[in-house]
Amino acid sequence: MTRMQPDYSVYLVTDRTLCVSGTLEDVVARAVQGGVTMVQLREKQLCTREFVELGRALRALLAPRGVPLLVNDRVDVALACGADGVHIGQSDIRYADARRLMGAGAVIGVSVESVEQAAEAERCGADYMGVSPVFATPTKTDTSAPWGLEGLRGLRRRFSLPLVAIGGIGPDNAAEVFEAGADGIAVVSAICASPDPQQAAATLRAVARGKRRAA
Ligand code: TZP
Ligand code: MG
Repeated sequence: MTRMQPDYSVYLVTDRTLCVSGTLEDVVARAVQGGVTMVQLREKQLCTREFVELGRALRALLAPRGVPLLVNDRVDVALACGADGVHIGQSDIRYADARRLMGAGAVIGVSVESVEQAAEAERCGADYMGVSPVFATPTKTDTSAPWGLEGLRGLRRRFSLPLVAIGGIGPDNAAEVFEAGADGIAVVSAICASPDPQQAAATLRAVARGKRRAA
């Protein structure tokens, strides 16, 4: 099976608790209209049943629009809702186990907080690295030290795997993140907490179109 090659450029990571303009489904629908290229369902406080149900609802919204859906942390939820893949961190299921369970066609991203973890993500065959966090962010405070733009540049020099930067990214700094070598920006609050998720997504997509490094 050939794996899809996602467009990582504007990657929405969800947080229902930050949505101010409507339900999460509303926010995701508007963000897709604005141009997000990928969505990750990341809901730490939902019970498993609700997590799967929300995943199914988002899958029904995104699949006809050709926007991939990944699930954070949980392979079982991803399989149950028919998601395109999973995003895993360093204390989640191991990449090899996720791959075995999800199959060859799934997209699997791995968060990396050090150069050693980045090397391991590339070696084991992950589809992309989540560069986490690139900047400090109030949305997630239990992170390791931010990579900063210099750290991101260093990863770009050493690795060819797609780099998705996350943490503290918004319209004011997205361009410099792309210039430092990111293939995509993953954002939570810049879209979820915006009163106008469509406009917020469109602004980030315009930056991505202008700045993304040549493939
Ligand atoms: N992982 C590293 S930082 C982060 C996650 C999930 C949160 C990013 O949120 P925001 O609001 O885009 O800074
Ligand atoms: Mg995780």
